[in-house]
Amino acid sequence: MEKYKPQRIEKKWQKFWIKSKVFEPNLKTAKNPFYNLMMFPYPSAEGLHIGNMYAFTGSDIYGKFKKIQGYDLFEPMGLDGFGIHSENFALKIGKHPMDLSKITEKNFYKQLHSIGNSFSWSDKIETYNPKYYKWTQWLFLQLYKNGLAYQKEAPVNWCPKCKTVLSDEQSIQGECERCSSKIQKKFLKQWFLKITKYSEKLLENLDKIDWSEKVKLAQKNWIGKSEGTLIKFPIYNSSSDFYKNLISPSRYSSNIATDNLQFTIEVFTTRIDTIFGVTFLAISPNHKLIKNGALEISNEAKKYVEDFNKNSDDDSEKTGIFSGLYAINPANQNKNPVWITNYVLETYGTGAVMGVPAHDQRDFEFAKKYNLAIKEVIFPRPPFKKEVNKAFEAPGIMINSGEFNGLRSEEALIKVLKFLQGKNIAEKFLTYHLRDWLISRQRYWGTPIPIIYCKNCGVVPVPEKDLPVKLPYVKNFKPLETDKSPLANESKFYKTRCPKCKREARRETDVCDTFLDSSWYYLGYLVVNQNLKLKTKNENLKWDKNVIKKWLPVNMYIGGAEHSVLHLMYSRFIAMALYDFGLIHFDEPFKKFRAHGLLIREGAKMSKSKGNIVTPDDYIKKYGADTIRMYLMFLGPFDQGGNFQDKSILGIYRFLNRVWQLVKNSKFEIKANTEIEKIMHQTIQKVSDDIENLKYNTAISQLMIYQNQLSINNGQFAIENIKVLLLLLAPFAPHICEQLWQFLQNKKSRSIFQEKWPKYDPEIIEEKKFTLIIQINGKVRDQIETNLNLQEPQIKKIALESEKIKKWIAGQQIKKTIYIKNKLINFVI
Ligand code: ANZ
Ligand code: ZN
Repeated sequence: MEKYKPQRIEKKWQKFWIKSKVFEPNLKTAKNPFYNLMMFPYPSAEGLHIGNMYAFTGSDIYGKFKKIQGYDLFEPMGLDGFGIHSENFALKIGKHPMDLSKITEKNFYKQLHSIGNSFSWSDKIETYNPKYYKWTQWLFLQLYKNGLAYQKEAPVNWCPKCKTVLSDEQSIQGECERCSSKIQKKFLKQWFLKITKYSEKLLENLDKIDWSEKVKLAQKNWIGKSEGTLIKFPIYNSSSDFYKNLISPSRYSSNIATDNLQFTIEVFTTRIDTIFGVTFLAISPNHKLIKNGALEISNEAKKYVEDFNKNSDDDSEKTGIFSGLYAINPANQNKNPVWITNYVLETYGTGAVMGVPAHDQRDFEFAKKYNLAIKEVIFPRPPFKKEVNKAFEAPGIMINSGEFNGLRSEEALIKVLKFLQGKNIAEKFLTYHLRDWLISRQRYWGTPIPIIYCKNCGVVPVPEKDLPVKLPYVKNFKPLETDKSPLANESKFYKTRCPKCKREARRETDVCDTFLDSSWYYLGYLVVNQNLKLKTKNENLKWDKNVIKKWLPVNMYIGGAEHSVLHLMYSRFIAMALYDFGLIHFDEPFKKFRAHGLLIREGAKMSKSKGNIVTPDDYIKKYGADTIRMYLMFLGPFDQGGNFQDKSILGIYRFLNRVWQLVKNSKFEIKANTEIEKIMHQTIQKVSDDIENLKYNTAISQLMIYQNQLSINNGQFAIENIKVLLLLLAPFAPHICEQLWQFLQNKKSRSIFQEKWPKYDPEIIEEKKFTLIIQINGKVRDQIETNLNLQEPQIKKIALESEKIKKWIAGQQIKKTIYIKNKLINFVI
């Protein structure tokens, strides 16, 4: 008998699928579209990582399941090859990123072919391909035109190792997301995208999308909506007129309208109930009143501000300096020193904080360090307790707070607000932690920002007809020590003419964050290659609205949870913007998103430094892609990840061998066997439900049970029984199932993926039950739930096992048994 040799069949079927276009829907005419998206990989030259294969297989099984269910499956693939990650790798091995991309591309696509996924190969895209990034630039221009892309001088995150700025999302607790270097602060003019315009919508819409809960939660926390109060604190210093007119600070009456004062500093607080506990005011060194010179601060304080902006030292230690100014607490007219400190963020709330050291830990630490007063205004209420050397942050009972004493602090929150609102010095305020998205990168390997600077006309966007602004092949692509991109040294690139006045002008030389490339790639699959087929081609970047309508939003998206607040948030923002521009019909790009788990290796995370990264190639060569696919999915629930261990692969390989033999050996009896029918229907139900819920490991277990039952029956079953096994197994092990399917047809037939997913009959699965009444000498002594249609001996056994019945009979002889089927049994003793 012919043996199972995956190496002999896998390539053959991969070619067959491509040639017969089984997995390439006609994007224009498909009737029953299903867009199954998986996160496209960064191609490093080491090739496809087993972790990629893990994610892609899990996504592909779902896609193939939909395909056999009759959908027109669209499962595209491409490469996210622009960006620091790819460039760093090129730098490391001393190759030019543009040359390297050609090599990695070839290798990656070869590997991607070998895993047996249903990719629609004619629609593949690469983000570094000019035909792709022409659209990224177009997208930037749409954002610019609509006021969502703007330039701003701002303190930014600078990675000294990557030699570029990073977005807030790429700064993980003060460290670079990629290289973990300590992030420095720089003051630079950069391009930002106004994602904050959508803060509320990004939050609200989370309720209407079907996404993994942990990703939704991460987004919610990142957006960080905070409801609180704005309050104005009047400020004075020794030289201001206001101060001179004051005899003593206590003469300052709260009836003086604060508008009449020279200055007020507005603070944002979520704990207005603690206002009587304020002992200082803390403001950011870049507070607008300092920047514009309005506040007359001491020379020492000026020096502190200067140093703060010059130094890129870390902010982990709180530092600060007294400004020379005082603020008056509008609630009790107390005079409080104003401090300038690095722990107040310029960009959150108002950039100023009322310091309540007794009830805010950060303020507490600061007060301890600089010997500032600490005044308790909330008394702990059980179960909360005050801990030594800590601020008491929980709610409690109001003390030292004038007329509010004795109230619960939760209640005081509302009352104090009302009181201050009445005096016109406070108002309710909503703020968000989400910051605008900084997209400028001072690197070479990225999409050039399509902007021109002209001495006459200022900032001029590149006209759409001139796209793409091509990234030139330059010798010196290494990041510079300055805060400029290497393109700033390439006069051939940056020297240009102003599109408006035609005079000499200069191109923007920074490139876009690679997350801009990937923020729209799900659209790219439908647009980039389609556009090349349009008559209007490169003219004005047209897309086929019907294709977009047909396929989007994406039906199912699967990827890593590490992109929760990066890619997944940016893509949502871009979709919302395009929707508002009237360019697309949806404002959420991914109807359903599921995060997969992490694949580890023998208990440890796979990483280059540990040298334990696995590439699938050798395993595929040895066992075939089908075995590796199933092995990976059998490791555990897909959303939990798994532990890759070489030794257990063989078990799956043997299973596929048994399936092979089963098909090749069986002489099929025409008549169905009821025992097998039942397991078959149970298997259809279980596998269908499990795939729908991405519980691939338990689906595989069930398939094993079913195969085992068939093997035990040694060929004594109907051909339908084995066909069902192949159909259910096909999403997991596509090649072997295609091979065996074709073998069973006896003639060349269409692909197994063009067949129908089997249906189960609930009647057959359901074990029908009834309540058996057990009598002794005609009196009911027990009732038991049991299966219908059992024979008398089985029922008798069940009845006699009842503890109650045992007691009644207790060693006596049963003289007679009366049995009424599916109803009762009566023992005469
Ligand atoms: C006084 C206070 C007393 C505060 C107290 C807390 C507890 P969330 O919830 O994250 O919005 N804050 C306001 N602006 C800030 C800035 N620019 N930089 C650093 N901290 C700032 O946090 C709101 C709280 O963070 C505000 O409420 C303020 O401190 C601080 F017992 O005001 B709170
Ligand atoms: Zn000009």
